[in-house]
Amino acid sequence: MDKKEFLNELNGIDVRGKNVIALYNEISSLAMKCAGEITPTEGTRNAYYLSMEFLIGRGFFNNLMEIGVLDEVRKVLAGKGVDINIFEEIEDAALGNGGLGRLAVCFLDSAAGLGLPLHGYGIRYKYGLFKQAFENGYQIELPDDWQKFGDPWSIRREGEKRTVKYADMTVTAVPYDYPVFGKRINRLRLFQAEGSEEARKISEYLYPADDTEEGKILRIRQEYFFSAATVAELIENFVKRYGKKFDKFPKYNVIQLNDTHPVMAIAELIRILTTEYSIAFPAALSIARETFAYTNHTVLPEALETWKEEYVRKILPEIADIMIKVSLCAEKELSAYGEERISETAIYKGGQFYMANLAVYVAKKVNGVAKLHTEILKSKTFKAANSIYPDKFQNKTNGITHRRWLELCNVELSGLIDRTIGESWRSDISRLSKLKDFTREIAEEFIQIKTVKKRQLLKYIAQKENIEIQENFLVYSQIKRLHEYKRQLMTAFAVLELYFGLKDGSIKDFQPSVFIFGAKSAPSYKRAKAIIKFINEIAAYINSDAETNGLLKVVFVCNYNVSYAEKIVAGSDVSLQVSTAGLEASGTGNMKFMMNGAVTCGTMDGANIEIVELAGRENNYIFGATVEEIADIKQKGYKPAEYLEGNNKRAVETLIDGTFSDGGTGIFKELYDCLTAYGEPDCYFVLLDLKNYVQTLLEINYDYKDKKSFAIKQLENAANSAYFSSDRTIKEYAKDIWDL
Ligand code: 26W
Repeated sequence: MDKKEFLNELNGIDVRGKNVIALYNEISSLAMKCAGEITPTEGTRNAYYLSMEFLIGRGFFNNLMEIGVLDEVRKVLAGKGVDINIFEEIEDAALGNGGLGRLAVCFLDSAAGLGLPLHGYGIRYKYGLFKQAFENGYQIELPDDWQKFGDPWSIRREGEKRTVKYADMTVTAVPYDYPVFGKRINRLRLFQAEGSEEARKISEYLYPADDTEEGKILRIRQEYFFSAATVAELIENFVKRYGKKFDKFPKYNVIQLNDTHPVMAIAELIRILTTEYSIAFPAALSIARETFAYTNHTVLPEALETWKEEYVRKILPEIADIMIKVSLCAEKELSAYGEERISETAIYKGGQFYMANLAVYVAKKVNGVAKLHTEILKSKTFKAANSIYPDKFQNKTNGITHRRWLELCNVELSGLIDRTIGESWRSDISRLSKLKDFTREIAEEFIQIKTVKKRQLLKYIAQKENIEIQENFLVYSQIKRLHEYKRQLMTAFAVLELYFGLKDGSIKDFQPSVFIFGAKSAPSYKRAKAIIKFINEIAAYINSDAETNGLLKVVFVCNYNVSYAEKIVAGSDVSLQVSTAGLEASGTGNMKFMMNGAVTCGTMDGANIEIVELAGRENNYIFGATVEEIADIKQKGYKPAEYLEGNNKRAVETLIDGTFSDGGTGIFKELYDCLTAYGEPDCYFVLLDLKNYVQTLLEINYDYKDKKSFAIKQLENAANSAYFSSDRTIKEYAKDIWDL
């Protein structure tokens, strides 16, 4: 980065009469010009991260920070009468759904920051995750036309485009390179599909609906599109650099599969080696078994991808044949283990391809994303495979980049840390732990900083949501994708119970509190959308009650995204992580709150367990049934209605007693029925944990009276959060999986 040149040119910019988009593009392009080339990769081993999603968020501030010019840009613009915060209007590039996609970007940031050669490969969607709007409390989806702001942080590589062939069409894959700045400059390469109207559809939408045959085939096309373009490029580069001794391919390339979406890359590697280089199938398969590694991000059955052979065969007959051949090889290899195990690990069975089983069989290493999750993979999801290949499975607890999730989004707390323990934690995050010795000493200063961040957040909410919250309020936040297993519905009931308790006087001496929700539901997920409507009804109802709204408020922020998350994690006091134990693979929002000084109110699930282990149970608030207790209750027979009494019965019955209106759609009655009546009622154990949840929320509320001791709990969380930097995670991948 030639900073001097950059700053000279920046000083020369004439800002008069230019709108924010013009300025955004001019400054970003200038930074790109001076930022320097992507660090060369010849002659060394490189890791490649294939992911269906990269939830980049807004690149502007993050990139200028990583290039090391953010403060100068702020000053130069101020000198020209421009407040750098106007670039908050530039929307996020939301090329991802949620956790898995954001994790991918944190990983790329950490690898660059650590000087490790990790490159991302994916799809450059024309429309990313939809923009959420609320119409009468219902979520509606608007297209996310993120490119209308321009895309100055990418370089279109016209000269490196390549074709991807299907049985029924040939598509051009055009690479766009997004430099990932750090100690070295890595590459995020996103392919755009071009060549025809049909072709363009492949990279038009993120996760197009897959409830029709056409939708499923489009999903398969997408997964193959970026997998094939990537594999072809890696093989081409290998031949150019090292010739055709493909047994050396794994020496220079390790490919990480981010969940099962890119798994067809395995079949594509075998296809190219066997058809274009006449490598024998067994040799090609063993090269693949040295090249790939696989990360699983979920145990939910509906997320474990399977594809009908007829769909794959329709557009990719050779890939179908190769996956069947691999399946036969696996069967032969496992024949010694008996019928049952062969069936459990089957790659191809009943005319279906089980993509996770293909990944597990071929990948040299398979990892889960938190200790508990990995244990569940080994003991349940992939039990048979684990018994056959015990050293294949390992844990890699997730992490988040502390550059975006502390240094950038919480400059004030970062400054306090600098003043307390020096600045070295920024480049070596493990030094953050030294803060533990000073938590008591700096508690007062922390309280001021948390108040500043809360004020900024509440000001932003006032602007965006038109709701005023006083800054003396205790802020509980639950921000994540809307899914039944994450139990936003349980929080909704808990808030109603607090409200009823305030109204009937059974709750006294309550610290004024606000519950902030942020969540998008998949467009086709009806029940999740009903929960959004329900929470919006509760918010309107409670906020309008003058008798209690000085004590309790509810805000459902609209169009929650990465940029909103940066403000909420910094300004919140309590992080709500209340999934049914055993269902949240890890969570990463939990780590962001922790690093910014919030206590976790959560169940023993995913990474919550490791957060509490490190920060201390006494500094967090754990409640709810454990995995073991749930298994026990399931076995004995769970009767949710037994857990309905008093105010929690009253809260749950607001779904059917007319307190709230679902506009005559019947979606609230349906929610009530799925908790109390259907086949497997309340399968996420909302009613089981609700009472304990309310008690815990009240315990937190009462503890908050003693501001200093509460602040020390919050600081203990921040001081023990170094482990959850993705720098630690990436160092572990580099050592235990990628051998970089
Ligand atoms: C629509 C098809 C689909 C199915 C599953 C798309 C994406 C998925 C992912 C597996 C969902 C996901 O993002 N999982 C989350 O991954 C995070 C990063 O590891 C974890 O922290 C979360 O616990 C997990 O839910």
